[in-house]
Amino acid sequence: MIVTLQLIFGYLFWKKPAKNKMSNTERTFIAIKPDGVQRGLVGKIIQRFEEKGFKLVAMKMIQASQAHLEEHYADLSKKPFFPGLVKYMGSGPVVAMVWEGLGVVKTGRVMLGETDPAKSLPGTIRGDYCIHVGRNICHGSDAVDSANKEIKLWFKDAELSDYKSCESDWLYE
Ligand code: DAT
Ligand code: MG
Repeated sequence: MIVTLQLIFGYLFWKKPAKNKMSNTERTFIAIKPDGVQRGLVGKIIQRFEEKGFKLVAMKMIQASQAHLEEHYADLSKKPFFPGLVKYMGSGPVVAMVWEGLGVVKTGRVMLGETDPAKSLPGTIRGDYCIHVGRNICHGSDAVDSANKEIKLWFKDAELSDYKSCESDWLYE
């Protein structure tokens, strides 16, 4: 009897766990690739994320090792372009960043455009500033899970700044 009551109450008051709940503190990993740095596009790319309202949480310039890049692109290790991709990404410094905000992973990808710049609409970063898929100037995490993994790979916890942006009350309801 008690078990039956427990089951009925449990069913009535059970709240579905909030899956994919959006959070203002979602984070993504964005990197300006060596071609973006060489072509003087660092300021323009940062400006787009700043003007959108996202919060800069971490940033550094770093020339990544082959091992580091192989780990970063591990999912693509079987692709024919993988060796060239790792070589290009390690050919010069990149500007590695963490940006924070509501839906920043998905919106960040929209702001970047398609992987192939030829398929990227004008108004997107890749649509406006590059031509070839093998030189597409910026990286952005493709999901919240991969973002968290990439942030851990590129940054130590102490490198992530914890502060309240003075804009936040005007960006969010
Ligand atoms: P994205 O960077 O849009 O997440 P991805 O993860 O599939 O795209 O690939 C990682 C990078 O590899 C991409 O930014 C550019 C390079 N790449 C992808 N497809 C390629 C191809 N067909 N030829 C050359 N480089 C490619
Ligand atoms: Mg990717």
